[in-house]
Amino acid sequence: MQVVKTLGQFIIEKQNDFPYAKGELSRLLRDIGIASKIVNREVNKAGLMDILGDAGTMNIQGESQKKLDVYANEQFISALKSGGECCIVASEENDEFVYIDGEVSKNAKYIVAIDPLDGSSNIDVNVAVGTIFSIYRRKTTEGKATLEDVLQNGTEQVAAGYVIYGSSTMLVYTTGKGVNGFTLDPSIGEFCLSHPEMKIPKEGTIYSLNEGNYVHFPDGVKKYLKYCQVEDAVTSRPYTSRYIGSMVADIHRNMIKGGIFIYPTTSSAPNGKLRLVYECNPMAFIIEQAGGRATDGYNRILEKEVVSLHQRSAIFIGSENMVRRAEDMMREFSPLDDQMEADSKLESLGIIGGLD
Ligand code: AHM
Ligand code: MG
Repeated sequence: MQVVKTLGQFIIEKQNDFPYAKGELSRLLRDIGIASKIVNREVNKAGLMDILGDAGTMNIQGESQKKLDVYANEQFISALKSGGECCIVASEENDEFVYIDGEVSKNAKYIVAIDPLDGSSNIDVNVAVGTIFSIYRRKTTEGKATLEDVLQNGTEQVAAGYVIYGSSTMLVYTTGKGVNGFTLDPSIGEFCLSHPEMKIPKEGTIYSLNEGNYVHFPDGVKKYLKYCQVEDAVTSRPYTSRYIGSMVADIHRNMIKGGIFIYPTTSSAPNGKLRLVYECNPMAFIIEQAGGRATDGYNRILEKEVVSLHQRSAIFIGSENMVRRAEDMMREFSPLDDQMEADSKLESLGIIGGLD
């Protein structure tokens, strides 16, 4: 008989990797796992909205229906509140971070940054969406945690993960000792270890970016794209283009098959579109832990200085060799000095606002 290992069992087993751990991080991960099962249940019912009632209307029990991203935000915050291990939740859904007050959280040491439902515009068309989370230890030692505790660089993450609500639901996470993936078995309501020690192939043949933005791309990205499309038997080119438009799903696929995901700066989004704290840092931590690479085209994502909660960044992430090749082209055709000069011109014209 095959023995299944649940997420809960696995987390407890792995607690011994941290000799002085008291189980707080384990409980925090468990809380996130529980909330994601609740969100999963609602995401699976998304197509029924038309018969059960749209967002903003009352459902059959007289409760008002919420947009799923709002619902997911509330579920994660509420699970983290009752779990008692987290003192601040910073969410892509909220302008400001949320303090978790109360008796149960008074000694809480952890900060959670979360994008509760990434790619939520895909829900209407039944395409995979995801949750992305990132965990930091608070830096300050007294009183209430502060913004300083939240604005930590990606290298300070103690854990990060994502949940993909796809043809099956998976939770993938790292605590800095490799990456493990768990598939939700709906018959028992548990995430079960299905992808132990995940590794992203060093080389891949899938490139993933929104080609509709081509005219707005930096020259380095345009050159890389052309490189991907040229015929060359030795390197299996032309590569395959795949873009779901749901970061978690695009990166998850590339992690398994090998590939690169790029969301560069564009002339219409000069700082990039994706958020450093909620999207880029956690995904970069996971991909690096799986043996891949994540940069903004020039520098490592995890080392970027975090100066504001909703700061944006370009991202080049995935199979190491593919990312390195794209970076080479960025250096050659879109040198950082030129980029910075263009940025400061736009800034002085008030077209872009610093780092955010
Ligand atoms: P969101 O946080 O508003 O959901 O946006 C993030 C999503 C990512 O999942 C995805 O990679 C990207 O936006 C797609 O953007 P675009 O439609 O510009 O290609
Ligand atoms: Mg998002």
